[in-house]
Amino acid sequence: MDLPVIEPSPPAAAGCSAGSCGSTARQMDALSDAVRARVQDHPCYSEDAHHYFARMHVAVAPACNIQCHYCNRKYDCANESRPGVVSEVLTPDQAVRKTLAVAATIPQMSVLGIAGPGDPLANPARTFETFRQLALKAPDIKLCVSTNGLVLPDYVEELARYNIDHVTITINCVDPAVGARIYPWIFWKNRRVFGHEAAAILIAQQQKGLEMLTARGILVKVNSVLIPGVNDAHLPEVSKIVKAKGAFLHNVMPLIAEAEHGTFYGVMGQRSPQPAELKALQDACAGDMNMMRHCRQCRADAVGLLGEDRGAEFTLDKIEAMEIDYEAAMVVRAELRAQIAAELAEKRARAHAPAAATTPQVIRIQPHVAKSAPPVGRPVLMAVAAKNGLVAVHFGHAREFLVYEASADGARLVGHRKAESYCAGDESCGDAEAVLAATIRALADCEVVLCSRIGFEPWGQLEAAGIQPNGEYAMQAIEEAVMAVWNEMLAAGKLAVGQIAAKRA
Ligand code: CLF
Ligand code: SF4
Repeated sequence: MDLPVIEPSPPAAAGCSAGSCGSTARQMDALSDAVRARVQDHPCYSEDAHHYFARMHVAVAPACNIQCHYCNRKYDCANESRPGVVSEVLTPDQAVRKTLAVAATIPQMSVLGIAGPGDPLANPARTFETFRQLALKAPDIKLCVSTNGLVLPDYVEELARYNIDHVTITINCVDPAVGARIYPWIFWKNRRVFGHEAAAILIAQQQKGLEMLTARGILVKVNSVLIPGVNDAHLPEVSKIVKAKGAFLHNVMPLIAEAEHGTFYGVMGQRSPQPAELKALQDACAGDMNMMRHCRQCRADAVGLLGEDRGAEFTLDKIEAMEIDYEAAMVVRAELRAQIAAELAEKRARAHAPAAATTPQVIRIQPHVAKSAPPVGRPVLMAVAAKNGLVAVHFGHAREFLVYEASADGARLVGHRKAESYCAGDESCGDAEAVLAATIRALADCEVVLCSRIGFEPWGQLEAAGIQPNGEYAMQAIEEAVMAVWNEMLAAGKLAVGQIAAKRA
């Protein structure tokens, strides 16, 4: 098999003014070499890695031991997925074959997660049989699990036995009064427990499991679902507490509640948060914690890079027909991993290169200049149609946009927005008015959209909505392109501190 080509990054553009100096790079720099090695190819634990490495989930765990008001069991686990039925629940043997087939076909697939559609630890025989086989047959794949935490303390030893190094616990609250509004019941010691008592047990088990995992040196990510009016004011406290107990990363995700999903919240009209609310809460938590901002709320049977789903290529009938030579695949996978690791190391080195090594068109902004100096330039949100860390997607073909905040401190990823691709060909954008209008609404708080190309019609409509399209940085690294645009706006006098963008005023 030929090695997939990792597109070369463009020449260094902006040294520390580039986004590589944003929060991710700082977080990565702060890690010990040993911890960095454990996260650098995990697309969820490292923001950089998510541009290069893929994950997959196998849906071997249908049952659950609690009820969340945002979940309907006919749909994927909302802890780790967007609503939508799981196409196929797999047996462990089927899951192992599927994993080997995907890993041999997509060598960037570095992580296998079990994340539902129920709770993996409420299905221990199926979950651990899958992990047991994969630990033997595919030792180059990282194993990852996501749980509601109710029975986690019972399984910490077993997780460690299979070398499971990454565990996600969904913790929505640390106060049973809040929990009683999220969890109507749990199944505990052969009986159903309701309300406040149920929430108190769940919280105690989650906290105990977290402490046990971190004591064993297992990396723990905490997921929290932001439910406006229920736990929004409470989540900064959750963040503080889980950090104090050693959690590595906190991922605050927006509630997805639609009446058609048949969830309690959906039917009762509980609203989901707006992107700005989510960002504000993530920012409020960020003082205490490393925050994950690139989660895509994957399906429990997702396959591919975050934000893409290649599951349809690996249905049971298709993988039955595949010939898999995993020994050969491991050689290819190792070469690719080394290639990506070298590229990421080079990117980190560029981010710390002396200012003289940067290209001249970018105005250098040194973060945190002198203490007495006035702040330089207001922050700007920019949407990017991206692939593999580059501004590489035609506006009309984008199915999602990454949203970056550019400021004197650099570029940092703050979220993403889903979109529908409305353009069938390279030259024919602008036909699908409704799709374009929905995309413009989704990007309403952004001032710039960067893409590789864009048609005349959407260009005009974006401009009319106060969003400046920009196709000047095609195939350039995202953060460097974002900072170059920010510096251009600064030089043009558009970013005076205190000046609010006209569209938001
Ligand atoms: Fe899957 Fe979760 Fe492991 Fe990642 S997903 S079990 S940690 S391999 Fe990642 Fe998907 Fe967000 Fe989960 S983007 S929903 S955080
Ligand atoms: Fe649904 Fe997951 Fe909650 Fe279980 S833990 S009820 S599967 S969201």
